Amino acid sequence: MSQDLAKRKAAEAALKYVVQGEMLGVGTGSTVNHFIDLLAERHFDIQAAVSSSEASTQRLLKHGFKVIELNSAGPLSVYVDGADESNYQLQLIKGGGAALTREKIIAGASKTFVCIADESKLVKTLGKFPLPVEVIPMARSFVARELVKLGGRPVLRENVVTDNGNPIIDVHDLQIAQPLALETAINAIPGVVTVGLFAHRPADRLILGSPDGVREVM
Ligand code: ABF
Repeated sequence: MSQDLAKRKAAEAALKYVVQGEMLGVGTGSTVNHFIDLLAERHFDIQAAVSSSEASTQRLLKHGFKVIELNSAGPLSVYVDGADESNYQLQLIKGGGAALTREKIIAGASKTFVCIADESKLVKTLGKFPLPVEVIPMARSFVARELVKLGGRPVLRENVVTDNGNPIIDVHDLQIAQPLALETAINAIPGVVTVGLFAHRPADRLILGSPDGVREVM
């Protein structure tokens, strides 16, 4: 219960970044679900949402928000999304919710990426959470072999196909001391669609919730 309360507190603190009357980028996951619900409860007037997953789209529509494609929205001021891990440089591991590709695209298209999470997501070194990598189906085994060469232990995520129709490989046993270099190396493997390492485009704000309150890491 306390982790869920912490997530809700982080989501609530992110509301101050919402620009009323503007389009808003909305991520995926249980913390973002709290954010979506609070947008509705507090009657925020956003012009439309650009959603990073079918799951978030359905939740937004259920609350009566307009959801549009990024192609129709153009550059966004604010994107609010969760994460699986963050280091102190606000470099993130994302993709536990299988939405990493659209999340990374919308984060890249947004001026300010506000990451919301419970306190447990903050770590000194990324990698305890297995690193998600979305791949083209025919390249799955080749990419897995390349990930082993980079020091990881790749495991195919069972019974999961992303909104883009691709499988995900989760890479275990990494201690990511150089997130920028690893993101570049994995991006270079033919067949990789997206690696869930947000180092080249880290969060701009990190709001961490705990049962006692929230703190912001910039
Ligand atoms: C999403 O937020 C994913 O990238 C990440 O896996 C998830 C974190 O989930 P939760 O908020 O449920 O902890 O953006």
